[in-house]
Amino acid sequence: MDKATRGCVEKPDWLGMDPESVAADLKRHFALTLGRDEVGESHHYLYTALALTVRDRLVERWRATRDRYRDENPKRIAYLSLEFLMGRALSNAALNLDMEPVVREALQQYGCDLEALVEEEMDAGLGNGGLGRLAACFLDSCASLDLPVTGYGLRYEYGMFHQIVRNGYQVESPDNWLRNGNPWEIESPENTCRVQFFGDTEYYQDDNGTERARWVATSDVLAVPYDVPVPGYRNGTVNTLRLWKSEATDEFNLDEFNAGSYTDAVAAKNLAEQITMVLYPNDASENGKALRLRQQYFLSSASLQDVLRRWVRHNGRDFSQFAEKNGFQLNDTHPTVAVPELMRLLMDEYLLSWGQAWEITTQTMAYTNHTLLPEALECWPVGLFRELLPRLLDIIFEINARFLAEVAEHYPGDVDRQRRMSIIQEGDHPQVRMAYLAIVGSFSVNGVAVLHTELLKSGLFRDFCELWPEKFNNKTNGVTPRRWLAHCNPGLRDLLSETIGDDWVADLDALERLKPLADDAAFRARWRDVKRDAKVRLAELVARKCDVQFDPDMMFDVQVKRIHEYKRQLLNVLHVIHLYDRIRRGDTEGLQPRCVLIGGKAAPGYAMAKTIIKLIGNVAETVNRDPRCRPWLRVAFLPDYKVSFMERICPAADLSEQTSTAGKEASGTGNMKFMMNGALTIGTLDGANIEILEAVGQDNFFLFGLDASEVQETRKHYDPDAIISGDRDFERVMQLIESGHFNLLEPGIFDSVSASIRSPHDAWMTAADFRSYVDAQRRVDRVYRDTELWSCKSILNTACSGRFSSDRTIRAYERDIWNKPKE
Ligand code: 26Q
Repeated sequence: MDKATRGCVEKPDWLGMDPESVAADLKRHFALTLGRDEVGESHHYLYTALALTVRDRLVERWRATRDRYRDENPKRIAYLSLEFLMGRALSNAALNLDMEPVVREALQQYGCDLEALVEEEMDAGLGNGGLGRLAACFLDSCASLDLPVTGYGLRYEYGMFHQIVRNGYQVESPDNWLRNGNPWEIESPENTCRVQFFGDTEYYQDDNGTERARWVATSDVLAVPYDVPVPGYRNGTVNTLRLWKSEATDEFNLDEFNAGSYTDAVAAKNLAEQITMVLYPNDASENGKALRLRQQYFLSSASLQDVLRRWVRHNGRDFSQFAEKNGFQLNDTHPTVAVPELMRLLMDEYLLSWGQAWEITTQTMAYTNHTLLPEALECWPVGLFRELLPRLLDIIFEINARFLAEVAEHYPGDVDRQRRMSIIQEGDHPQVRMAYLAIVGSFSVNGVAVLHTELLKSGLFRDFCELWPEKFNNKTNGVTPRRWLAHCNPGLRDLLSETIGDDWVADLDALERLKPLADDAAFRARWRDVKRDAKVRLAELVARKCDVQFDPDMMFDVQVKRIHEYKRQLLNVLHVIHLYDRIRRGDTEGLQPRCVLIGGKAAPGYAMAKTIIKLIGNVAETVNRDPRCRPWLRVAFLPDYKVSFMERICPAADLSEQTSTAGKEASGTGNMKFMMNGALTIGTLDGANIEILEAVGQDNFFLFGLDASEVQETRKHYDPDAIISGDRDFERVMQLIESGHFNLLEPGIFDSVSASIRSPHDAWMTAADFRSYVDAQRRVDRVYRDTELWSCKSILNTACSGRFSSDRTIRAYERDIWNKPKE
């Protein structure tokens, strides 16, 4: 069916998309919905009125989409994720509904431009980094591909903390993002669910004499859904992101207040409302925190209840077709408790047998892994489970017993294998291994880049891959070209559309048509103009936020991502110090003037990451105040890196820093945003870098460092001191750090940094790649000096970025996982 006959484009009785109708609605919302007379100092009310004007048009298409899905009855997918890093909604909705020109015109009556209004919106920062932003890109692609996928997440009262830099150190401040209201959510109290905690399992015989279990004497919490519209790109589809808010039940008010224990009642209310209060700001697991497990179960249970309730409303208690019509995608192990929860709901609430429930569970659950770091694999103490979720622990034990019997049957006598593969890690402090539970309970397990999937299969999940090779598959990540090119880089968007047509927005492979234009000198000149304008805009942000003047005629060398040792921001700093040393020595032969920008948040408890931020700041200060450096080098740390900043940063980058220790970064997605916007990558053979290199070719990528197997090999005899003393440049860099040159009034603060670089046990092996990295940066300078050559490579990077569209990724999920043919 084409779009028009599906009836999802425009209906005659829908709100007008012409400038007059939009202007009239804007005026009405401003004056009547919000009751305002003048725009005044703050643009807040005008922003809200515009958001409501756009939202009305979303809601029409939303209801139409719901009706259509109901009639067509397709297989539905629930994407379960503790994080959705959505960023701002207004300009994205305006782009996807094709309202941008109309909105601009409507705003003229207020003498206010769209760019200023857009800045009024707070980022929805309901995620830490890559995993959360991936979920947001996936929702955009699903809506744009017209797939019935619903995102399920938590409506955190406080999102990712704001990062303030005080005396060079990160200080966290709470992100009260809902303070001024959120026009993009619609509360849906009629769909409230009840989630149980604590209590006991009780066994009984039902009327047929069947043994059954029920979970009794629980303390319940209400899950109230807030729905956020997710518009597809110009196809009339609007999908849903359903975010749960925790609330106390009314029983607390009645029972406990009447019993006279007023303070206990209030305390219990607090406990319930704590669940969705704050996002955990760690991007590697923080083990054992009871509140985090409560969040995970709260999301999993409410979302499954929601799906099952809908099923029963339309199909009654017949679950024979359920697995054909439903799927659950688990975004990492965070919602893995959905596996035993689905078993519980089907058996205890809907009275299915174990066998029926297990069949349904293992035909609907699919698990995506996002990490190779063994320390980031989630484990929960059995004791905590027993207290908080006793009925689920029973079910997990039963799953494990049946699973281990299967292992024993496959590998008779191999008790060590049973111990290795057990979902329960035995010992003094027995733990539930969530990744193993996810693998056992799912029909699909995927990694997020080719290398990552291969390393999972041969490393962490080797035993499981041997048992069930058919479960394992790769789905290389992608990013949405709507937000990460069409919206964030209007200059490039217009140049592209003018030269190759505008179908690339929904079909990114069309960027291939750019390839011949790399040889067109006039096109290269226009390409440079676009990049320069973006650099001016970024320089303005850097001046405002960092008080550092970036010169748009210098190279923009950018590294933005979470601060983590494995990502090796340190390598970047070592290179900056090396450049500083060269400039001071007068060794500027071949040097290209650069502006180095680094940004990212450290987990609040991660001391080394925080020290690295301090080091970046101190080095920046030393460099920026040295007049000899001014023509050659400027350095800034950008505080509070977030989605809306990346929208300014990626269009302006010349060089994208992707420096992780090979084998540690599962995929990376920032690398893809930079490539799409014409940056060249300096990177290791890690994650999706490998696929970027393959797409664009060796000549258009600055490769350095050991590969994953060399990293393993080198570990055995790793001797950083020998590497340093054998490299004059490296020695001088370490000498500058260790002499206190960057911390004259703060003695000793960087000792831990130099010690980690010098440690033979340095897991990230920073020293091993120093020389190779510095040499690659010299190649960068050589190419950058040849302006035409650089432009050519920049164009080719954009031209070859088509396969990193999340549309490609989602089509593959759809084909291989969600619509996997049954054998
Ligand atoms: C777990 C338990 C308790 C508290 C926090 C967590 C937690 C939260 C977030 C653990 C991990 C995360 C986030 C991980 C993440 O962002 N991983 C990144 O995922 C991207 C998308 O696949 C990849 O591109 C990156 O390589 C990967 O690091």
